Amino acid sequence: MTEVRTNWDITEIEALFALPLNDLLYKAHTIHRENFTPNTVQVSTLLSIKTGACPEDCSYCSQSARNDTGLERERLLPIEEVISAAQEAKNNGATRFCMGAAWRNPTDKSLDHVVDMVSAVKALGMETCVTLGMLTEKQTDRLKTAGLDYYNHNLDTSPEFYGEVITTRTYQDRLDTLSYVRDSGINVCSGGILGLGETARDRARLLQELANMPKHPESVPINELVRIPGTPLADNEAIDSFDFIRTIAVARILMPTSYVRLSAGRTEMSDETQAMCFFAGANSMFYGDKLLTTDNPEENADNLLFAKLGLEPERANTTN
Ligand code: SAM
Ligand code: DTB
Ligand code: SF4
Repeated sequence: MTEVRTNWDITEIEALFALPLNDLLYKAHTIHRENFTPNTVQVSTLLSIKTGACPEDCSYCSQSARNDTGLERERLLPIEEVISAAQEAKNNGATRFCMGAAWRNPTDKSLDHVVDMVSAVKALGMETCVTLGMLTEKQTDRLKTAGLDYYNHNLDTSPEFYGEVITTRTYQDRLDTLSYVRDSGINVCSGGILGLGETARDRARLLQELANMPKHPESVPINELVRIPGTPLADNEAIDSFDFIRTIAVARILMPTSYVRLSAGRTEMSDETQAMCFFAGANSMFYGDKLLTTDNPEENADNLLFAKLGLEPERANTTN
């Protein structure tokens, strides 16, 4: 087992980014093998349980009411629809079902419904994850009692660049929610987005924030911006694939025992880029042809990629 540190200095992180690519990949892959079964990838399937009309102004998002993206607003899905989507995801080999809602934060009443969904999905024998925006301490306790396994809440970018991307909630708000989630005993899923217009230093600072939390998030999603027409970031330049791969590798080195998730953006990535991300230490991804509101690769394409690379989905480790 590699030493797990929470005191990374920014200069150390920038030095990792600056390594020759092969040195960085070698180091990341070595650490990966010390801590995980190689060639195994954890797969989760996403479902948007409440879509659109979000009051937040996240400039990357299709679901913000401020962005004219043509997205149809939907009410909270009925529980039967959620259960059948989860059952289908399970039949297709996913071990975790992640439910996302376009809320600034859930009301206590809407949380009642989510609690029921969590219990029902757990009863299928799947791990559960939800992403609902900001939470209070009390709400995290309710979700823990319902049996929630993971809560996703991303830092998105560095504290310095954050204000350029979102103005309706602060970085500290996000850190507070994450600490309530941590304290309640729910596993933390937190990462960010690359391609927002951030600098290389911002990427290093995002990873530093994640890696210097008192305990590392168990799951670290690294998203490539999905450029959505109608959002202020629609015409952003695509991030260089090697910069993306390097970020995965540095995340693996800084957080050696965390699952690093190759998240949004895979439809724009070549098989070769994804293969290098897996070599660099990514060991988790979204499976299923839809993320929340945008496309993910078709299951057939991912099965073929897994076969070409000799990768296998991680088996369920829930006991019920
Ligand atoms: N509304 C909740 C919140 O933001 O806390 C939960 C859902 S939100 C869609 C979950 C995460 O998806 C965001 O924090 C962001 O990191 C990611 N995301 C949203 N839109 C994206 C996009 N266009 N490209 C890449 N990642 C995106
Ligand atoms: C995360 O980091 N990425 C997922 C999940 N957590 C909730 C969401 C990606 C959303 C991509 C844009 C969309 O489909 O709307
Ligand atoms: Fe709302 Fe979440 Fe989209 Fe931000 S990322 S606009 S909070 S759904």
